[in-house]
Amino acid sequence: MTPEINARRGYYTELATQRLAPLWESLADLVPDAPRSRCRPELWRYAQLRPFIERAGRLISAAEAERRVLVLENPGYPGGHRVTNTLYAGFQLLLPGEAAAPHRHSQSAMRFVIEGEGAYTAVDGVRHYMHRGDLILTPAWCWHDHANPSDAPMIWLDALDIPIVADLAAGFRENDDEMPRPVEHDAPLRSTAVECAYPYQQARAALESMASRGEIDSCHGVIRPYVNPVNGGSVLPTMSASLQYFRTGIRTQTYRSTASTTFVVVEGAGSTQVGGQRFEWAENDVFVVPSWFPSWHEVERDAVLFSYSDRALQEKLGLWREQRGG
Ligand code: 1HN
Repeated sequence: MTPEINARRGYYTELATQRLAPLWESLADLVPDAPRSRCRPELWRYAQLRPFIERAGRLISAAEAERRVLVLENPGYPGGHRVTNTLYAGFQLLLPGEAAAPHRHSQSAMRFVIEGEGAYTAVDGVRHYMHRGDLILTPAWCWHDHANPSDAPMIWLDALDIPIVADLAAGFRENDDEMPRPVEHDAPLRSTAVECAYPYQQARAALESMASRGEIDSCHGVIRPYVNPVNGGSVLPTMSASLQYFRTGIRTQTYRSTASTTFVVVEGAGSTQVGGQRFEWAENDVFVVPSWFPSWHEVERDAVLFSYSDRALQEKLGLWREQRGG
């Protein structure tokens, strides 16, 4: 070791005692040439995961758990409850006759329905009955509770902006112990219902009519973002969501964007190449494409993918970028 290097080492050690750090040792990491995060590409196979959801149903009640959820943990953030660098995903189970008590919080949520029919989530007292493939929003600070009056287990994917709100240290929560529970109505009675629920049948039909008109994107197949009907913007301030359809045999062009994206397979089968990995997926599987990782899809059987990301937030901050092809 040269005397200069040695002198620097001692200096760095002393700096640390003053709670100071030399920028020049970490500038390239702090301000990289292109996006970098700990978020890893990952795939969760539903067939493999389903028995663990079922076991949770035997081990703990919805009342005891408050929310009986298995959280998808990106391997880049062990113990971090992050499916990507910025967002959260978890499979929630509500058994017949169970209910999850009302609460509200600063985090925004979306529910994407996986299994079952006839349970509901109530948003500010308005019930939204769930069917496979439906998307239901719980905007920040709206009261929400779930109940399953049906005779089958109900499973949905919760998508929340928990890591963003945690990193901003801006989160609050209230339970409704002191609050009168909001009066409950069926969804059609309130106009807000329109903004909170996106039935699968409608979203699917819209994709089909786009497909019949030949509106096919070389990177995304037939794709339709879910939008807020009031302003045409993203469904929630922090999160964007889309539904896309691919015909059998399609191989998409390579694509990347700064929005780390979580995909849920609604129909069909195929594979996605992410960086150097290839994920083979089937119905209800979940996979992650991290920020700036090139990816492309190859579709084996007519496929529908739901996806959500932090694109909405990045666009507000002027940070969102994409690259097609390459
Ligand atoms: C939450 O409110 C729900 O309401 C599910 O179903 C998962 C994870 C963290 C924080 C709040 C729900 C959640 C959550």
